[in-house]
Amino acid sequence: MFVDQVKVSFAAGGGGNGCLSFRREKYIPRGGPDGGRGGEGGSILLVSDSSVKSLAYFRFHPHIKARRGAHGEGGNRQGKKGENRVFQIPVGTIVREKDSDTVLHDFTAPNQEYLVAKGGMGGRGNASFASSVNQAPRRVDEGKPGEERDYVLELKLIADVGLVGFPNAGKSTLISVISAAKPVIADYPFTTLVPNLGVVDYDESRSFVVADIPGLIEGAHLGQGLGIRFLRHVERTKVLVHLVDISPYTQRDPVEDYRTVIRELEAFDPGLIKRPQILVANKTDLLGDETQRLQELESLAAREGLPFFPISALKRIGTKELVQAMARELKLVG
Ligand SMILES: Nc1nc2c(ncn2[C@@H]2O[C@H](COP(=O)(O)OP(=O)(O)OP(=O)(O)O)[C@@H](O)[C@H]2O)c(=O)[nH]1
Ligand SMILES: [Mg+2]
Repeated sequence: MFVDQVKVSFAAGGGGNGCLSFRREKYIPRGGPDGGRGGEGGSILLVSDSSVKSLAYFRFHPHIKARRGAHGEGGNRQGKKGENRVFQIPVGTIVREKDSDTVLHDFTAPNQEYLVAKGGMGGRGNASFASSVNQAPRRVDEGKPGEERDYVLELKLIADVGLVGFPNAGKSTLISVISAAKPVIADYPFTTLVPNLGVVDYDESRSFVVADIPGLIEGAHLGQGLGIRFLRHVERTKVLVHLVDISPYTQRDPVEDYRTVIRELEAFDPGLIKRPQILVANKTDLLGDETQRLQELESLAAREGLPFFPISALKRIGTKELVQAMARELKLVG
């Protein structure tokens, strides 16, 4: 199950209490204080791991607790520490406090660690209060409570290029041709239900990451189709590649399709449409005589000042040139 946003409450363990105790031994009439410190409470940590793809675990475990520290004991024994709990999360996860926009942490690479709730300190036992003027202290401290915090975890994939377009436009076909990604491809809308990432090896030393997301339709921002929530996964991309199905079989106007998708992108985040964009007319192999469809889209690209590429993802026509254009927009090549 792909889950990209969850609310989770984290409660770290409290510290154990300090112990009140005096040494009792044969032949030692008045033993000194020997109450140990309470153990520290368990903390809760998140660690980014590239093999984890979803935040689904937290959907089923929205309340995470760590254990408290054990109380101190006589004989100066410190209480056992509450065990830390460590959770693996996907790279690209952002941590925010609930009801706040402030990002507390952004896991941009694997193996980053972030402490979400710190365990409470253990209380001091009476042994630690002994002094020359008070050799039999009866004071002990209680353990401190562990931190309790409510967070929102949000996954925003980290990719260089985002593929957008109508369902069935051929986004998944394209990513399967230019990268090693193997998404499901089929002749019906909304085949892709969760975003896919693919690594494009531009040459031996340079590569970039492309994100294929579910298709958009008119009214997506109102919840039509799969909605626009998956657009969060193109928010961090530097370049958008906008695929328009040029084939006459859609019975739609390619220019209208382009405008619809732009409107939906804008409704999600007006900043998205200001990003460098490459316009792609896909399925040119199905065009036949109806070249006017292509010309109209091409003149739109010219008017908008967009790089334009007619391709057939299926037949792999024009895809190399498109990959080069992506690399140029990403400034990987001059
Ligand atoms: N003839 C032809 N068919 C294509 C081309 N590209 C994709 N298709 C077909 O179009 C259909 C949809 O392709 P997908 O790659 O699944 O489309 P998508 O944009 O990922 O669709 P969603 O995941 O639903 O948003 C499949 O049947 C593909 O084989 C092309 O260049 N030419
Ligand atoms: Mg798809």
